[in-house]
Amino acid sequence: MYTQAIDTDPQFVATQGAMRSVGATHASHDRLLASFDQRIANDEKIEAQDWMPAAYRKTLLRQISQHAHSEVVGMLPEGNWITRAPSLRRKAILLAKVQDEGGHGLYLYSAAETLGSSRAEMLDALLEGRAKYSSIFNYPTLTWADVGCIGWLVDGAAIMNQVPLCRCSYGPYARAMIRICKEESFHQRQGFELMLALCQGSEGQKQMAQEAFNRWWWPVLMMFGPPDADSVHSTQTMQWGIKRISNDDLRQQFLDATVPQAQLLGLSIPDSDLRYDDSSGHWQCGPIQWEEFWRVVQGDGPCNRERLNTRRIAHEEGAWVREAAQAYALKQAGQQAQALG
Ligand code: BYC
Repeated sequence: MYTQAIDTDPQFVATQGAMRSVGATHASHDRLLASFDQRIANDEKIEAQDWMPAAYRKTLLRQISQHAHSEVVGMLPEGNWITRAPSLRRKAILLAKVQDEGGHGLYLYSAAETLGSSRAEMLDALLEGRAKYSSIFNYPTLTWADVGCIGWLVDGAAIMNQVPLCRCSYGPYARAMIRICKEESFHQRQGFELMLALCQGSEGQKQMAQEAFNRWWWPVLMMFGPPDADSVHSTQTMQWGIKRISNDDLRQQFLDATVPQAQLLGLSIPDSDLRYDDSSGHWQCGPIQWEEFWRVVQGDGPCNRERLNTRRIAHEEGAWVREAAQAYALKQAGQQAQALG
């Protein structure tokens, strides 16, 4: 058995309403839990209508809603450059990419809604600072090269993390991830191609690429989350088949894939301790400044306040769109009811 917790979620309590004795309820709960654990062990998908332990529902809701918030807040750093893209081609690519991120947020909010929370509740949690989003989006985009670094490095890191999530035990999340990963690979490639153009350009362009790379390198390594020893959720989420690969293992995969790409671009990696370990066949980086990571996660990064303020303003200014959509839906439903007699 993976879980011993007593389930107190409303869905479970409701299904148990007909049971007469507490003993019968416990026996039934144990059976449900045993069947859930067996399905996880068999690598079956859990669907929205299936029984699940309250803690499984809660952790999924936490992770998926945070992931959705990351996609939507993640539109802001690159969005800053849409009006300043250096050519029509670059502008079209950037517009499409930022729009994709908005779409990812929508798939993920929909997946999270299947767990019983409304989109309005999730957005309130974000705007009131109760929900997290990825630390990486609290860094600024000072030059055009930052747009390249986000695509190449941030989307590259996101793919490493998200491909295993396509095998997540919760069906709606896994299916959303399959669609998202297809788009992320275009995002990563356009970022690398942008960096390649800069690195093959003038001295000024090469310098701009190097400076942006220096700023993004360490925050991207932090994006995979704390070291495994400090990861509070990993053990349980891995047992439940939500997370398939640990934070440190994903960080290592990213390092091994990205160092040769940086070398190909002719960029120097801002880590004097970086070395290739012949015995393990892996790149090893120097110590990561985890105090910086926790400071950013706790709301004190370079752009935390700016990002949340921008989202709050967008939410307030977008109220009329939500109201109009609701009024239209009501009108359509009324017309349909009338047509049916
Ligand atoms: N930033 O126990 P741990 C994108 C928190 S967007 C902030 O290891 P877990 C893109 C963690 O939440 C893609 N907080 O947690 C969009 C926990 O705190 P709580 C974003 C972080 O969940 C636009 C605490 O630290 N990807 O690609 O097992 C443009 C302890 O951590 C971070 C996802 O969201 C962080 N980086 O593992 C371009 C992927 N890391 O919740 C690109 C889905 C950790 O207890 N999420 N924390 O208060 C995941 O895979 C996992 O949630 C994580 C963390 C690997 C991020």
